[in-house]
Amino acid sequence: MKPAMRSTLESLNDLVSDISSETFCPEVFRKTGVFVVRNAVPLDVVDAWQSEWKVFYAQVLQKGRDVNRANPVSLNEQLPEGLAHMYREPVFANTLKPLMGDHIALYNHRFVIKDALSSNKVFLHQDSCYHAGNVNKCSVFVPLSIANKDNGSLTFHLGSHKLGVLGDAGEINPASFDVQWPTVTPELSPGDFIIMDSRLWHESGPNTSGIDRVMADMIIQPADDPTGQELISGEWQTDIFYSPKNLTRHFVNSRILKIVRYEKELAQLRAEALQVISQNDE
Ligand SMILES: O=C(O)CCC(=O)C(=O)O
Ligand SMILES: [Fe+2]
Repeated sequence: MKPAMRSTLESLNDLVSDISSETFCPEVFRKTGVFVVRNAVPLDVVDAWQSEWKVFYAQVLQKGRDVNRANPVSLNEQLPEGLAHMYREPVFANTLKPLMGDHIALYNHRFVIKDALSSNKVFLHQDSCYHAGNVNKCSVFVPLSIANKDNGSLTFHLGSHKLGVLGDAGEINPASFDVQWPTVTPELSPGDFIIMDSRLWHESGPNTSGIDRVMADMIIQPADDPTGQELISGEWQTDIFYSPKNLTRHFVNSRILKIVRYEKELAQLRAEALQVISQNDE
């Protein structure tokens, strides 16, 4: 192992206990790629979000939600007004300013939940390969429930963001690398939030306790990114924009378009084969 790599790892192991505090530390975050800000969201604000969630869950989701086939934890349903703009709460942009500067925008806001319909583990991955625009984005995870090992809290591989974007999208094999990152699975309470570099490797275990794990995932970025959806602090630093929704429309051909085409061709071949079999049976 090269000497420089050894010292990076040694300092990461020392930082495991520093990634969680009531005060965000950008120096620690730059090295680890993740930070847990404790007791940071005002209690009355969290209470209101939790009440909104309870009503939304009982009135809309309980009846049988439309589980996202590609990623079951990612909620498909339209959020109610009281949860649709959580990223506007000033604590998030104010906390991110030392990292991103004064001009900050939203890339995407969604919920990731582990209830009875999405209790399985989420494989080890990084998010950047699924994003458009610049790669200096961060997820801000805001739990509205407790999150711990028993209900599928997130595990982070500290420092792995330093490898950048790995060039493909999917489940990472950590054993294929010379370097093995320290991992942490922080326990969370409502009022805490996590800041995670979108390049950081993360995963989560199954929900075995049956206590729903409910979390917002707001992806936030500097306001010079042309994929910004809404300004949350300062001024826009770009006058060119494009929407990150439905990205395949910008491609004549692509990996995703090929998969879609191959799946259609496969379905067609299957149907033809079944027809031949049924004709032979006659
Ligand atoms: O909700 C989780 O446990 C992980 C979700 C996630 O990382 C993702 O959808 O990118
Ligand atoms: Fe992710």
